[in-house]
Amino acid sequence: MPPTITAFESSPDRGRGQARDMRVRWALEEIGLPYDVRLVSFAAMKQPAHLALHPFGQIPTYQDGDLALFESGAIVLHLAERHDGLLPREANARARAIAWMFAALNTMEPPIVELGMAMLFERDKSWYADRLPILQDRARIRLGELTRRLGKADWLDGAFSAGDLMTVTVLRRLNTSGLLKEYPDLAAYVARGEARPAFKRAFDAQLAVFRAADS
Ligand code: GTB
Repeated sequence: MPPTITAFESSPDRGRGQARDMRVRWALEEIGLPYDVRLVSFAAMKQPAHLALHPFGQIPTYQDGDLALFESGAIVLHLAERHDGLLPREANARARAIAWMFAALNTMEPPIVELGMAMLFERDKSWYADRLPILQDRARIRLGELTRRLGKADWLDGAFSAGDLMTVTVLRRLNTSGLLKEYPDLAAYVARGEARPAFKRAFDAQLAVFRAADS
């Protein structure tokens, strides 16, 4: 039996690969592991059956035999550790790639998500115009640091790894903010990630969910 992941039955981004099942799909495609997808509604995510899999009532989840996992980072790390293609074999390079995964989730993602959430949910607030530049500048600090480290390299530390996969998915959340345009090397880095055949397969699969629901 292939592993089963969960994804939104109806994603608010209309299938543009912003929901976090995209990371897991992309990782599965990179390692060439077939998988099933169980679509869940917002209501079903808060029901006991789903809460038994995911304590916070969210997607994605991952089930493979006796193993049930939640948290996109933990799922991608699990896949990367057990299959070739997402982590270097050499121990130190492997540890550094895992550090980039954590950096993506723990250092890059918080200011980027905070900015995205404000742009989505706080536009009508009286303080939005004052808060927006503050959030943009917080994101810019991390983007500046990241682009300095990346330089003109293709990937963050040698060959493409799960660290790049995670970082690209996090940077893609800036799509609607326009901020990435200020960092052409990061924009090119994201484009390189999106050009990978495995990314395209994953993206098309989750877009197909939206198209099927819309038809
Ligand atoms: N830390 C967890 C992880 O990495 O797995 C976070 C999981 C998470 O935030 N899941 C979201 C969820 O299930 C979907 S990805 N939300 C429902 C809920 O909490 O009730 C976040 C997301 C959703 C939609 C868009 N979008 O449409 O643009 C982007 C990101």
